[in-house]
Amino acid sequence: KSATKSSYELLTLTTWLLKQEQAGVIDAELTIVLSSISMACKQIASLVQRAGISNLTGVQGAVNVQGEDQKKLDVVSNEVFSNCLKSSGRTGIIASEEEDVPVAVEESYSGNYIVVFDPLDGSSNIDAAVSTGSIFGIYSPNDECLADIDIDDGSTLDSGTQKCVVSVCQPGSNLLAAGYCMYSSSVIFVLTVGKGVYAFTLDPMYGEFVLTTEKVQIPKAGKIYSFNEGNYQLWDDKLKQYMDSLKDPGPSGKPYSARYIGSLVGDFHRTLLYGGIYGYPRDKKSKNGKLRLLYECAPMSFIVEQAGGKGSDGHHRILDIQPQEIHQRVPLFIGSVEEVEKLEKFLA
Ligand code: P6P
Repeated sequence: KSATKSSYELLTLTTWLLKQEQAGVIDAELTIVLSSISMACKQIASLVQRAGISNLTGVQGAVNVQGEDQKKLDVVSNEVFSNCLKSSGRTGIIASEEEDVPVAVEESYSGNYIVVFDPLDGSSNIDAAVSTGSIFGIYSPNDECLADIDIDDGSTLDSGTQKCVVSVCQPGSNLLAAGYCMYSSSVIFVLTVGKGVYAFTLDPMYGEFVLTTEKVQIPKAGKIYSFNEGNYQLWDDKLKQYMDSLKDPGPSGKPYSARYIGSLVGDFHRTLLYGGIYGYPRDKKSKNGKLRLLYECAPMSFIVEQAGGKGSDGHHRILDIQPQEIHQRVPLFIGSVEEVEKLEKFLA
């Protein structure tokens, strides 16, 4: 549980990572990759907090591979993340929401980790100073599968890029680490390396992430649902029945509460701490939903499972889904086990 401690007892993220390394939970290379990610998040936190001042709000004028207007901060955050990872010297391939294809990192000379990330998710909220976040996942190099891929399969990608795509497209069950940094009323870095979920709060006094919650556990149930109900008329009938059931006051006389800020990291973090369910279903206009498997749904599902929760596409465990392409979208239902299972029963 979190508790106020005097400053000399506070455990910084840097010290926590070194303790995990000493305990053999992670190796020295992964420690350096995670440290470089936390550095990127601190820089993005500063950029986000000063967006209006340093003229970084508004649209960059470019459009990313998702067909979305790239906000200036999307582009800058992507560069910050990429540069921190490249300078770590332990990253072999990066795959970003803001890049069309994965990028092999020349400067890598050991570790060779694969890092997938969304550098600034929810950036459409930036101009209104609503919380946003960075999401990341780390995989081992996937070299063994490279030998037998059919390079000249008529793909438009050169062989090097194709190899990167195959290396990166791993199921979430292969994740070694996953986390996010939420830029909100406080800056909170949430991380799992496969042994529980830890939350760190940025202390602006000296620019360090300080451990504030150990072994985060999501409540088994929670009467908060987080869906964009504007899409209700576009949903399948079974999903509509599920949604209607949440509004039935029932014997308790109390229906569920709706909470939706339109920023995955903010909506997820609240769900992780308070319980409930976040959902971005498929609908008539988005056949596979909106969220991306590789760098949004899989990392969040790894985190929620490590906290005792569940991440599903409505029928299957998110972490079992083998990505077919980098920017693949899947429906996402994530949160308290009882809430996700209740939804899955309606969709069965
Ligand atoms: P909608 C932000 O663009 C995002 O990718 C997630 O952060 C967020 O949960 C979702 O899209 C919001 O989408 O369609 O409800 O505006």
